[in-house]
Amino acid sequence: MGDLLITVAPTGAETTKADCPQLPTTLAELVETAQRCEAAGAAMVHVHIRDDDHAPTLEPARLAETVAALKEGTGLVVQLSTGGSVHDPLEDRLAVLDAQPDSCSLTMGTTNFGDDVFLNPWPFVCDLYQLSQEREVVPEFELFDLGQVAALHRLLDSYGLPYGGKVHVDLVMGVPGGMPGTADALVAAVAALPAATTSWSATGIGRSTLAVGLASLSKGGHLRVGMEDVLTLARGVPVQHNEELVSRAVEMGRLAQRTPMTGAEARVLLGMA
Ligand code: KMH
Ligand code: ZN
Repeated sequence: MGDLLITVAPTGAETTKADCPQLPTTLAELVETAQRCEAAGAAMVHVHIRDDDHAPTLEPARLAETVAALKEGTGLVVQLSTGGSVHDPLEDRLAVLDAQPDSCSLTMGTTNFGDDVFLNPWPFVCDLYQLSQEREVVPEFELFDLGQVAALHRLLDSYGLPYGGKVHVDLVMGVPGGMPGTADALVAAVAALPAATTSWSATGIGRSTLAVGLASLSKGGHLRVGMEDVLTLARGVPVQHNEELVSRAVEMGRLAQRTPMTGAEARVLLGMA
């Protein structure tokens, strides 16, 4: 029986195919990646899709086709990003739920994002949350900053529990503009989480990936890894396939005496079964 949820975020919206040809951007590449990551130990996939030119898109038919293909081809929990890219309009991000994913990301506030702004105004957060309850999609609350922990308290106080009754949080750490990818920041964020939180994971962007992953395991948390968040295994060693990051997460978990969950076990953890 597994006790470690490993989420893979294979693509993201920021890296270009030209800069990183091994980034999975086509549907075939995404399904192949998801299958290999599942075999390596992942239980959930956090999905951003690309168009025929490999540019980020939230095109509804393509999202629906992607969800269907991943559900058909894997046993992974399929989570669609509602964050999209920093350029996506809020209406398009709400429409992501039309694709009927198992789960959706839900970021708890606006964040400086490198040189850009990742917009999540409070009314949008509330609309998206209520829509997820209506559509029976389990949200993963993405927290980029400590203030967003307070926003999560406010959201749950105002609108109650998510569909399925479980509260799963992902700490996204080390984004320039958000909380740093350090053990100290992780401990502070975890200490402040609402009592209703039933599970949490963490991911560290770029160089912070190992510090955050190890800190998360030390505090009993789960792991998110993938090329959305980090493109190297070590200085000068590019990731060739997301599977390598999942395998490394499995190995880190093994040292912490944790066993990867299957997709079916993750569904129980997240209130989908
Ligand atoms: N691409 C970022 C602007 C999410 O997936 O919900 C937002 C992001 C968060 O990746
Ligand atoms: Zn994302």
